Amino acid sequence: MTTTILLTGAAGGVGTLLRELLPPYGYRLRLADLEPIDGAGDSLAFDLRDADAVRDAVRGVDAVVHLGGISLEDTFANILGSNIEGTYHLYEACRLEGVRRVVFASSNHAVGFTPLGGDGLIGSDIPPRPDTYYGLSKVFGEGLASLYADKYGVQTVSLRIGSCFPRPRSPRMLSTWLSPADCARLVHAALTAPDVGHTVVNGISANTRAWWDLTSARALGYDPQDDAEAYAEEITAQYGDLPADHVDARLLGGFFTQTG
Ligand code: NAI
Ligand code: 15L
Repeated sequence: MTTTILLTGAAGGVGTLLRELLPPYGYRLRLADLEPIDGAGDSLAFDLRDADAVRDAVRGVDAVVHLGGISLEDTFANILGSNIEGTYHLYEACRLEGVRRVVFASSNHAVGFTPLGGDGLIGSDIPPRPDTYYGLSKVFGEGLASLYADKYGVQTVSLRIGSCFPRPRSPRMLSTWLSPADCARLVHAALTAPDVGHTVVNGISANTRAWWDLTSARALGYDPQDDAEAYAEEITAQYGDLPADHVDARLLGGFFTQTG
């Protein structure tokens, strides 16, 4: 049986990558974003702030991959509408329509003020330390996911994504990169692992310079195949080495800790 997935934020950077990479796993996608996506069969245009439209969009799907929302720092009012209320609408819609699995795109910025440079890798069980209103909205999303798993049986894997782009763009991303193919592997694992309740996992590739531990992601079946080290020479030639006192080397969220 084909599994139908609602992909919110389908027109964005990660959504555009996953539109190509998820169907080979056997998923049928229903795409959603603010504007219709040209040439896509099952494509819906609505604002996550519209609760009725969100409910119509989840009706009949087996699971949701929730990427939609503001992906950088913004005003609190904008974050409140698109990320906090929007994610609430999504979970309410899942509860009301009987959708039992969500993959939530959380972020490293939910824990962005976590210091780097301690002993060992950083797990996915650390306390929230948001670095922005944006990161705070991801803390809210993780909390909402926990509530809806415990109270209503809507199970979620929250992916604390590092940096998901076609290739690393900075020295920091040699540590935080999640390759597109590994992103698809991680989403597939998060959609198919049994009995996840609410599970938080770190989302990066098998990076030589990783700060994050992947134990909880691997427990879902995630087996990353890429390593940002393949780009180290060209990134270092372009930007030099990261000085130890640079914010990107001191705090997990890097420059996001200095916005606002
Ligand atoms: P993006 O900004 O490229 O895409 C987000 C999409 O959400 C856009 O197409 C936008 O139109 C849509 N959107 C925004 N507000 C909306 C609303 N009110 N209603 C409906 N749609 C709305 O972001 P990207 O990079 O693709 O990220 C996808 C998700 O993953 C985001 O939730 C982001 O916070 C998260 N994430 C991404 C990371 C990355 O490295 N790309 C890292 C960590 C988290
Ligand atoms: C994020 O959460 C952002 O959505 C993305 O654009 C990147 O800035 C990423 O984090 C990162 O930290 O590299």
